[in-house]
Amino acid sequence: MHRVASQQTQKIALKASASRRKGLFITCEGIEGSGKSTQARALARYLQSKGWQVLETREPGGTPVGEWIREMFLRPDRNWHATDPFTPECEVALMLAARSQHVVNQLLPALQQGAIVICDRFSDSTLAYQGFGRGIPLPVLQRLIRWATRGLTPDVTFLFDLPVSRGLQRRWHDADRLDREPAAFHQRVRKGFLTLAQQHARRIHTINADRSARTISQHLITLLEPLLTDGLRTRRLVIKRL
Ligand code: ATM
Repeated sequence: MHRVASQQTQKIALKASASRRKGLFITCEGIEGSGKSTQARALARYLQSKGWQVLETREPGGTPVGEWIREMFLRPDRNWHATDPFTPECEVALMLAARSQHVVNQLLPALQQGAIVICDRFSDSTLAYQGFGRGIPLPVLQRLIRWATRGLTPDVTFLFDLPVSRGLQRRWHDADRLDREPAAFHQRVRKGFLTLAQQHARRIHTINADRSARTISQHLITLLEPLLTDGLRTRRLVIKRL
């Protein structure tokens, strides 16, 4: 069930492993056209303006090797997409190769320094796209993800949710390879994200993305402010839902 903002205050307890780690790892997830990249950027700027050390990054990408994989993965005009299309397993291998570089060379060092990392997509995208979308069994993916990320999981995930038809309408750039998949694929991906949000209700917060960018930014700031003033000091996160 799609969880929308409500008048509740919810406490999020960090896992023991995360609470021993410095920094805060926030990920933004959602289907194409959900506005998550705009929101990730706005959030990073806001937090920087408040004096926090922030690393804003994305997946696939975030490192030279990762950006090279991204280019290969998404460009629809590469000749081989017609003659030698990616298998679902190849998609997973590419995503995890990029993620391993990202985690080891960028994310873990930044978190070790106590930075707030804001990452536009992470492992939930692999579960949603390659798992729910392409049909690779989730236990297989979960095991591979744990291996490739050295067990790094986000502290907080914002899932920007809206109907697929609205997302595809709002897409502003040229369609990449996955954007060109049929609507049914994107429906499976959306459903996958919502299922993950249900399964990880303490970590994944579903945000109604069918609102103005300004309203959503304001909402995120209101959610995060108590978390930052209190949560980072005590290592217990408190998110107030408005
Ligand atoms: P952005 O458009 O959000 O930058 O994401 C790039 C694409 O990569 C996105 N495609 N669409 N539509 C989702 C896809 N992707 C995966 O399929 N698996 C992954 O693990 C990740 C991180 C991204």
